[in-house]
Amino acid sequence: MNTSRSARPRRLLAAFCAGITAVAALLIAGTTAAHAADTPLRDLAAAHGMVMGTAVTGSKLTGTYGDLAGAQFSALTPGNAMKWGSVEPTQGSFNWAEADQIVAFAQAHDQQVRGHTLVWHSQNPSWLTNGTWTSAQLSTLLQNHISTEVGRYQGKIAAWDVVNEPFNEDGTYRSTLWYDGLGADYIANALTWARAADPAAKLYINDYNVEGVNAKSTALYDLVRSLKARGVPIDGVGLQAHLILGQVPATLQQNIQRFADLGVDVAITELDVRMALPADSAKLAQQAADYRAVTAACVAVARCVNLTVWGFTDSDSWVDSTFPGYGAATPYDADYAPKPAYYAISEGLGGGTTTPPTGACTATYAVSSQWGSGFTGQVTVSCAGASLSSWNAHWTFGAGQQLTQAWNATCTQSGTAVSCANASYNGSVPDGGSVSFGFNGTWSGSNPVPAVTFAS
Ligand code: 9MR
Repeated sequence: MNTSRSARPRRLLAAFCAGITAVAALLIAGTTAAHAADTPLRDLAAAHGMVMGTAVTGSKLTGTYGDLAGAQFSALTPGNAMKWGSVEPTQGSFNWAEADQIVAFAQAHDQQVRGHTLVWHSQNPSWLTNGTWTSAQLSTLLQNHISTEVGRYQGKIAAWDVVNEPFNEDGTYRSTLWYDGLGADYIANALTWARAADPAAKLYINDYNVEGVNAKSTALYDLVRSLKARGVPIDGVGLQAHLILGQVPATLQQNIQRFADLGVDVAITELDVRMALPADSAKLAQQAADYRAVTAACVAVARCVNLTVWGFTDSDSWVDSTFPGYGAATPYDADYAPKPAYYAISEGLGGGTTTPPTGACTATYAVSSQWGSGFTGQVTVSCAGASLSSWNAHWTFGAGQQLTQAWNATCTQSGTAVSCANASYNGSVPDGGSVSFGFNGTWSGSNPVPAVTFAS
């Protein structure tokens, strides 16, 4: 597979249609419904020769999470499933289940997979970190690990984060199992072994706090330059971009450009923008500006080929547990409603001004659970800068779904058309408030998410 901007064939129409069915947010501004289905981010990115990626958790790739992951993104990074501790928890005993599942999902949705990660100081199995190894043994272990994992997915991975987080903040090498045992050349060797196991995969070094021009990114720059000079296979650098609200480095684009000028690709590999909770409209607006700035910097440099968010919903982010009191870092809220940050990425990719106007109410449809032939769905009506005294939500079931029961609304289905009116007690949706109703239904074959429209 090829991650360069010019050479990736795309099935635009198929992806576009999938996107229409998967995002169901409708705005009413004043009296008229005003929101057409947005062009999926993956299609907007493709127009720039970029892929739009997200980190995913394999067990969640169903229902609304799966629909959005498939429709909006053209690249998936397993958040944890390909790390050494996940795939070889006991020496010689492998567990590929989640990694295989994510690769299969990606193939079914015409998506790239970004392999993450082969050589890291963290999330290694305890048998490895607790062992006592000679340098020769350590080298053999690493070579076997890379050959086994890269070999297993040979031809299915567009790019590997071969080496993750090798530097300290001051640009010196981080003291790790690998550096301490093997010296700095563990990096060149890892890249060489990865190339041998899958010659088509693009090989990256990935790190955080290397987004702007600073001591750490300069160390990475010098390393890439010297690896290239030595003929070591290196195709790209990953800038993780775990950012703090309002702190996009001013030199981001300049930094991306200097790596591109070295003759390597650049990927934004783990973008999120965390804020002190609770979120409010001012913070969400700043976050949107931050996402827009990162997107624009990548779009501006031809060799910036991948923009990946580290989780696309606030319900699936590492931030909340790692930084207590911080969160809301991703482009969708925990109920899968697109946040201003989502629209900012869309705009940054040239999707036009789709930011919801102030003074709007939105309806978001989500499949909250799904089994055999049944499912439970939820529609949330939210207002910001506007309010409703009554509502009537409509949608069309496009794949033969049948409503069987509803609560907190009065719903009827006639043919494929569903209409749900507020109950006596929840017609009023205040400015800043929201109302949800739920339903059960049956499905078979597929259960796509419909677009919801309002009638007054
Ligand atoms: O998202 C990952 C989270 O679920 C893990 O608990 C965590 C453990 O370190 O790793 C997270 O992903 C990291 C990624 O692999 C490398 N860059 C930093 C990411 C956030 O910690």
